[in-house]
Amino acid sequence: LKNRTLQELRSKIYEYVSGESLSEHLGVSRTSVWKYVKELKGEGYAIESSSKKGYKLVSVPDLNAYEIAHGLKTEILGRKVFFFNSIDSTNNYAKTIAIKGCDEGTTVVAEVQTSGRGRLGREWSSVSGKGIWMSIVLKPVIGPESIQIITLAAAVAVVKAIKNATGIETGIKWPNDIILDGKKLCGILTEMSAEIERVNYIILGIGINVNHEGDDFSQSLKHIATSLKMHINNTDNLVKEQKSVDFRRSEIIKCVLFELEQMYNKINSGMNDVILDEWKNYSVTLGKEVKVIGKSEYIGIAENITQEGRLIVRRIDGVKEEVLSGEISIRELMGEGKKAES
Ligand code: BTX
Repeated sequence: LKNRTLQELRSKIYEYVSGESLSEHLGVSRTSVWKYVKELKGEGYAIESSSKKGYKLVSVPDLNAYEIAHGLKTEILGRKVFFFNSIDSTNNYAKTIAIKGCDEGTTVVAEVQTSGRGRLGREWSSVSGKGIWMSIVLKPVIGPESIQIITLAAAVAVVKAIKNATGIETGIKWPNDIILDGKKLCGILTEMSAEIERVNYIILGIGINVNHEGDDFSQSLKHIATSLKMHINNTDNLVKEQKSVDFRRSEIIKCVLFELEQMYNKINSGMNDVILDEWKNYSVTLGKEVKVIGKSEYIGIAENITQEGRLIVRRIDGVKEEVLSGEISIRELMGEGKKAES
């Protein structure tokens, strides 16, 4: 009923809706309506009340489960959302519910992660109220060897979503970083449970820096990380007196879920070629001189990616190598000699 109260107010945003009509529509007393309005105010909805005119919704919070659901255009992804003010890691929670057999597409979102994770046990900084920290449970009909294609598809989806939601153009650094102004804007962590021939479930974790200002990053991240807001604030085109406003994270999430669902449908229909072509389109890695960081380190040109998403690097001595996963630094992008953790 609280959600229905919100629905009624949202359908007439900036207009007064009388307490009487609300109580009629919802079939509850006016005192109950008042109680729901009070709860909604506590959740960040700005609602003005007048004893004569009723209630007027004037602004909505930028992130909660209702705002993600409102106007979501997907069929599977994000149809069920678990929203937390604080959690250790959305990937951990998604894993717990995946084991219990949650629906495909179930999505976990948090305001802050206290132990946000990157790959290989690295930390993912997930400060409160600034970013998108989300995990989606997927159950694709693919074998475990195809998991890399999910990461590549997710990167394409995020790039498209950011462009559609904000107009900002980003690029993909192989395999899983979204880059803006030469810095890391988003990271993707794909974890799976699989048997030899079959994937049971995949947890797709996506972290996007949205409304961070420089000081929201630690000293060590400042030179390698950026946010959508920092990009806008740095853009020369921004009229000087114009104060940049925060992006609405729920809108970006809806776009990510929508674009991801398009890619997911392609994966399930075996359209890997299309995904790889799209990935190449947004790649900032291909054609560049890269340094492969790992057991054996070498420099070469990133020439292409394989069907499975491995990076093909032609070394200076002409030998071609396939890089399965791990680190590369792009010399031109990240600056000569500067090690860029991917
Ligand atoms: P990664 O291993 O490629 O990147 C981790 C590295 O990125 C860190 O070692 C650090 O150098 C840098 N880094 C840490 N935090 C940030 C940040 N906020 N912005 C830019 N760079 C950063 C990338 O791993 C995968 C990250 C996935 C995060 C999502 S958030 C939702 C889900 N839950 C969870 O615990 N992880 C995923």
